[in-house]
Amino acid sequence: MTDSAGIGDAKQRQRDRYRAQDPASGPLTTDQGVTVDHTDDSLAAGERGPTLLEDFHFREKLTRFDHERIPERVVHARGAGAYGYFEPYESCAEFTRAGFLQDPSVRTPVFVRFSTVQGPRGSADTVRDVRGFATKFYTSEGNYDLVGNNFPVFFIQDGIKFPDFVHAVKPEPHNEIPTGASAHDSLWDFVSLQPETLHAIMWLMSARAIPRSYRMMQGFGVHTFRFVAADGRGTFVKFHWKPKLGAHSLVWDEAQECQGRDPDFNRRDLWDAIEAGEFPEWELGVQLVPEQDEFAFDFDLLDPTKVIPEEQVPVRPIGRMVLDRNPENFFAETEQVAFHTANVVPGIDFTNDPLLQARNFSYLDTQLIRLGGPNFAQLPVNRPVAPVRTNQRDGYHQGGIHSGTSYSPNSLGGGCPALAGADGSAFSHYTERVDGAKIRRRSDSFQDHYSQAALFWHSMAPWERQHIVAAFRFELGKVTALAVRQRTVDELNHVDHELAVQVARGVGAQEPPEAGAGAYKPASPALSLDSLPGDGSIRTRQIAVLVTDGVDAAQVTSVREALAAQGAVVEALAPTDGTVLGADGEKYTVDRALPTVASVLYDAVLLPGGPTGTPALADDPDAMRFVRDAYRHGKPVGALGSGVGVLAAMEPRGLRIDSEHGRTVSDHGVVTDMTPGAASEEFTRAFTEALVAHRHWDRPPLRC
Ligand code: HDD
Repeated sequence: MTDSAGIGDAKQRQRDRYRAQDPASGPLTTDQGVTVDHTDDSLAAGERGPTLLEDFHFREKLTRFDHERIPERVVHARGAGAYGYFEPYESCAEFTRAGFLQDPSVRTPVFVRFSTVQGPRGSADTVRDVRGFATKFYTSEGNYDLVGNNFPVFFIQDGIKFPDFVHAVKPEPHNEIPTGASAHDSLWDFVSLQPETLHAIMWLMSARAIPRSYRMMQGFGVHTFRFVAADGRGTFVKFHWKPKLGAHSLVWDEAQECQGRDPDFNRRDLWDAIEAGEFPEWELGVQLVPEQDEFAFDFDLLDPTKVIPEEQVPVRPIGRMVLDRNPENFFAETEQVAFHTANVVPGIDFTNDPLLQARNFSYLDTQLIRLGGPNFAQLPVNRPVAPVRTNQRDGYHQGGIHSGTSYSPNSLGGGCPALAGADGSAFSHYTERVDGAKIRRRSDSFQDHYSQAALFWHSMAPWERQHIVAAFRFELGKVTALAVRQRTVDELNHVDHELAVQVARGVGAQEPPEAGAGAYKPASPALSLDSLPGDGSIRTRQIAVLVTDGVDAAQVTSVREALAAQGAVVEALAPTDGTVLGADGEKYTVDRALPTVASVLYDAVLLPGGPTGTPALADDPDAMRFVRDAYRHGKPVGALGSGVGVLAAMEPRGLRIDSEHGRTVSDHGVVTDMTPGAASEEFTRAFTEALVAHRHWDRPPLRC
């Protein structure tokens, strides 16, 4: 195995060469290397006089500051990234000659950037939106970029519609409202007039659009790409990333509160996990379709608004990716990384998907403006680890000193760089026969916009359907043009009548009298989040233990140790920071004060007991809100000893909770045990099971 000291670190070694001067290595200097001994006062004519133009340090400092910003990405402006590696499980030579997919002992360095789409760089993380999932593989044959999303389908079929779609979803032009949100007139106007958006819109209204964590979401290449084997044989391929921790989401109320409590919720989660050595991991899978089966489906493989149901073509796992290093400088790395769908390596090629074809133009084009010229591939994060020898020259920000000729063929430069030989190492485009008349018309095979939107709907678990209906009601409820609400409801009626009726009721639109065109009922269970529970562990789950003076510290310690041993992150929260006095008279350290956090920042809450302890929390509004929110959001709630009384006081109607010592009761993810003292194994096991399940829907409501 080539470990992180081997090729896996080729990128790290390269980064080391581009590291800026260590600030500890000497005194402050100007950009020209002249040392500076005073940077707090500008050079002036007299103590109270005007600043002098000759103060080159002042002018340089201000000028450089004035020029610090570059244009943010026109979409996907907000993001977070990390380095890591990819390793294949076995050789994929049967389908592709791509070097990085041949040898399980070779690790390929990667950089991954996750993002939201609509909001600007400073927008909140937990908005309802698609998440970008872009991976740059620094392979020995050059950079390969898999620029995907956490949805397997896109909103439009042809890239020429991209500016229209983006203009519609972005904030409205007159007042730049709303930020990081799709709940506004222009998006839904576009959707209601453009039925090809419907399938992706179903995903957008689903829990997939508010992931709990970047570490807990799937990724998809979306398009059908092409693998090319050494003998030139092509195989259609769709790429899937499956998270080891399973796919989990927030609920909408929680996501909205998170936007205020911690706008960096997903970004911080990724950063903290990597810093803690809990390296996020995904499995790369492929759906493979032989060339001869191109027309074997009831949709067009080239249509990016369609999935190939996994039940029809199973996902074959081919490798895993681990992210194990945070960037050192956000701007230099995460902001300047430049992905491009056309960055492919031998063995991976395009198809004629018209969305992909457009992307192959757009990404390079956008880098030229965003990164200020053509030399952005020289930036450390973008530099391939494969050798680069081109005849490209000059341009803004040229960082290389090239020697010799820059044209081909040449004799004066000894014919260098020579063209790759006939050893088959060079990229060669897949030989596909193409002929046809020039036309501007969508293929008939792209015209079915409802079947797969219906497939998605029929594949959802009951709780997912409830969330989808609620999301449509929220979004359309914010639309001021009633005709747009109605048109959208009428479109949804082609997906599913019941869905349309439920949405109509919520937004004051007319209920469609009868079902529309879509009569497509099959389901694909793999589309439900319930199909991705994860590895059964509770690693990195954030658990809040609410403590106060008089708490049974032995109880807290026992349960804390048991959960932490399984990789959970347990924090003790109290009305004030510092320490609380345990029932045994010992001081117990508090991790955070309750007013500085909120239930939405945790995955579960635990109420320990104590002779005079936890019941006192019943008088603390922050603590009570904490428990109520966790309960309402379906999170595991544990209560021990007298902590059970605090929970019982909220009167969860019809929920079974323990009312006598000596046994653990678990119901809808609420785990209670009245026994004082150290938590029993039975309690810990039941609470762990509740955590593994992540969320618990259909809970009876709290009376107060
Ligand atoms: Fe795109 C950025 C993913 C369609 C044009 N796109 C961008 C990023 C991701 C995607 C993840 C952020 C990359 C990063 O982190 O820097 N885009 C997709 C997916 C699509 C898609 C999965 C459909 C399958 N995109 C798409 C189309 C076009 C673009 C059809 C234009 C024709 N996308 C861009 C862009 C961006 C971009 C304007 C903005 C910033 C950038 O490229 O570097 O060129």
